[in-house]
Amino acid sequence: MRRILHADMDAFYAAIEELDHPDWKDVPLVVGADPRKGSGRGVVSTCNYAARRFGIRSAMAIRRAYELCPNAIFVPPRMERYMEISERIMEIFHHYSPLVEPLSLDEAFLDCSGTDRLFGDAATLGRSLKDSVRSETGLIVSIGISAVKFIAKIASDLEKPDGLVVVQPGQEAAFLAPLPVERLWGAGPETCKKLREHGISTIGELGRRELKDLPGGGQGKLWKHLHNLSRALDDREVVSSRQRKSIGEERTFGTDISDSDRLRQRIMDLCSELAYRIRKSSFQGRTITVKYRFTGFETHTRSRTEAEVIVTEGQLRRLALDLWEEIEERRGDRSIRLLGVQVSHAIREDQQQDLFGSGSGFSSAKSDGIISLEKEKKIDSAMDQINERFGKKLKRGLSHN
Ligand code: TTP
Ligand code: MG
Repeated sequence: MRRILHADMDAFYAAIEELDHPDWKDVPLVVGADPRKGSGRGVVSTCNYAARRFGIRSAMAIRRAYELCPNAIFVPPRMERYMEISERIMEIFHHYSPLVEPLSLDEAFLDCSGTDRLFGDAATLGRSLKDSVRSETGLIVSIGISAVKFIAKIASDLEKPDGLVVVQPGQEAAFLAPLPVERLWGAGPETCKKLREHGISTIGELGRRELKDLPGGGQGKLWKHLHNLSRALDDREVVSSRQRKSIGEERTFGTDISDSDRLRQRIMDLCSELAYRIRKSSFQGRTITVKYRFTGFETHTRSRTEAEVIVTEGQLRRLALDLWEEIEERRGDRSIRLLGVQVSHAIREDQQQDLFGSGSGFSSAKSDGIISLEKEKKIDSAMDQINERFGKKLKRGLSHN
């Protein structure tokens, strides 16, 4: 019997700021751009739970956050500090399992199968890990445990903050049934909208339908996948981050481009080339990253991780263009010197907003066009890639807007 644990830190960046500034505890605290400085066009990275009571959320425009709570404390991100804590947390996770799959700085799956004698039942294991994280870092982690990977992920989020939710073997379908379809890992807003238009609002309702009664007659991999998930069918395993690699294409333009249509076309071209290479290499990754460099050298990336591997040209285009639209919203009329599209294993950088540094990371692209992000260090390659780029960015001064 598998025992998979998903751990996700509560209000991660904000919790670290509170830890380092005890006066800020329990006061609404927003990590992100300063709403009173610069263009004011930045976004919220995260906020503490006191700020969430005002309706502030990650990825919200910083201006909006300021409107909702002008008295909140607004602090810029200190990535170096967050990475340092992330490393410590990942080390603690490794005390509980050799098989740790980080999804981002503050989140990982642990395969804790066969550790019952060592750590006790699931609830005891969960409490023990929570206690270790708290005593060693002063921070709080929420945990979900299940025999089914994606259910562990749903469970860790369910009783945040300070959550611990164990789904006992055999109880998976009952656990899922009352939850809204939005909870399904891999079901985006568009998909959920379609489900709701079909009268399906809970995971249980989805599971009770026949596949053919889903939107579009249930055709296509996505519906099959979500339908399986709704019935708690998911045999994905925890994949150690050490096995990670990435594949990507990037182009520097002879003349910088500012026209939206032309930039979109460039993204599609990159996707075609990348899809070809992915087919050739049978590469399987679930995270897509779009990289862009403004005239000058200011470089950013934006990513998203899917529940399914990203392999087809259609998937690549759809996802890359989605990310691109988000980037466009903040680009203004600035012109672009370089674009890149990359697929990698499960690094959930989708939640990192423009944190990456000038000329770092992707600029280490190999001559064959493969964007090499892996650089094994202490904990795992994925975290190190992020560290590398964040670190370099920080040395150049982080402007989070
Ligand atoms: P999350 O785990 O999604 O959020 P959180 O830890 O702040 O809050 P909680 O888990 O309790 O809901 O993301 C982890 C960190 O990633 C977060 O602290 C800041 C960063 N992040 C961004 O920079 N931008 C984003 O849009 C999101 C969602 C997160
Ligand atoms: Mg978190």
